[in-house]
Amino acid sequence: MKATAKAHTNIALIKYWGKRNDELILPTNNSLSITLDGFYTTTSVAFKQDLTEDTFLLNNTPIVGEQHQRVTSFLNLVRKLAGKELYAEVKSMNAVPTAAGFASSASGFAALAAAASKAIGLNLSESELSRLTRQGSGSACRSIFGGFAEWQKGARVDGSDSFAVQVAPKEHWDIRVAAVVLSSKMKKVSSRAGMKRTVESSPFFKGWVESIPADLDAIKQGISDRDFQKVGEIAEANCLKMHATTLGANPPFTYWLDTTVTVMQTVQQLRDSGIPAYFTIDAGPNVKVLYLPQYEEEVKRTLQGIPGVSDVKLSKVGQGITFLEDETLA
Ligand code: 2P0
Repeated sequence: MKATAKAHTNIALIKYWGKRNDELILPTNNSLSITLDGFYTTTSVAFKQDLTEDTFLLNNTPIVGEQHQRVTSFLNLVRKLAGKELYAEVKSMNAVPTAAGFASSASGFAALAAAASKAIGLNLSESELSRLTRQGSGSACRSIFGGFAEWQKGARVDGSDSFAVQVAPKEHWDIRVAAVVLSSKMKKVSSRAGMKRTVESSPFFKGWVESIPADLDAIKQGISDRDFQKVGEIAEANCLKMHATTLGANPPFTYWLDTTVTVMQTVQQLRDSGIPAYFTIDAGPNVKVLYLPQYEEEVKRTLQGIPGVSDVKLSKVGQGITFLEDETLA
C-alpha cells in the first residue's frame, strides 16, 4: 500500500484570488497556469496497519503542528474516499526553493494527492485527482496537468465540478519563466488570509471577478496562436488587477516591496528595448518574468543586475503528475 509521485509547481497567468467556499476550497473565478519544469515535489505515501497516527517527513525533517495537521486532514479525505482507516507514513522532498516565492503547497498537495490515492488503491482519473487535490490547496489542482491548465471554478455547491483541465500540453509552446528572488523578504499576510480579507472587504473585488471571463477567453486564444505579446499583456494586466484588489481591502495591504516595483519597471524597460518580457506576481514580493527562449541570456543578465535581487531561477514548461518506482524515496 505504497506509492511515489512527482508533481511540479505552477505559475498562474490568470490568478485564483477569492473563494466562494473556504472549507471545500471553491474559487470565485476560473484561473489558468503554466506548470513549471524547474520546481517540483516528490512524495511517497505508505499506508500501514501498525501506525497509530500519520507521520510526515519533509526534506528528511519530521513535521508537526499546523503543516502536519493539513496533511492529516487531507489524508482523512483520501481515507474517506477509499473507505479505509489506515494511517500513513508520508515522505516528501521539495525541490521548490521556498525563497523563490513559489507556493510549494501546489506541488506538495498535488504529489501527496497522487501518491496517497494510488497507495490506498483508488484508481482516479486525472479530473477526479484534480478535484481531490483542490481540497488540499486550490492552486494545486492545476499541477495535476502539464503544460497549460485551467481550473474551472464549477457551479455546484458540493464542488464536484470544480477541477482543472489541460488547455495545451507542454510540447505546444516553449516559453520560459524566470523567478526573480529578492534579497529581503516580507510576507505578513498568507495568500489564504489575503484572499479572504479581499473577498470580504475590498470594493474592487466585484470588478476583479467580472473581468475574468474576457481575460480567460483572450489568453486561451493567445496560447492557441502562440501569440507571446497577447499572452504576456493579459497575464501582466491580470496580475496588476489582482494586486489592486488588496489595496482596497480593509485593512489595506500589499505584497510588494520596493524591489518588486523596480523589477516590474525593469521588465517594462526590457520591452522598450525590444525584448518581449512580461511579469506576474503571486501573493508575495517576488516577481516571475515570462520570456522567449532566444532572449534567455539577456533577460537573465538584466534581472540579476537589479540591486536587491539575490537570485534568478529559470524554468521551462513542465509536465503533469508522474508516478515513480516506490523505492525512490522511502
Ligand atoms: C494562484 N495564488 O492562482 C494564486 C495567485 C496566489 C496568488 O493560488 O487557500 O495556496 O490553499 O487554496 O492555492 C495561492 O493560494 O490557497 C494562490 P489555498 P493557495 O496561483
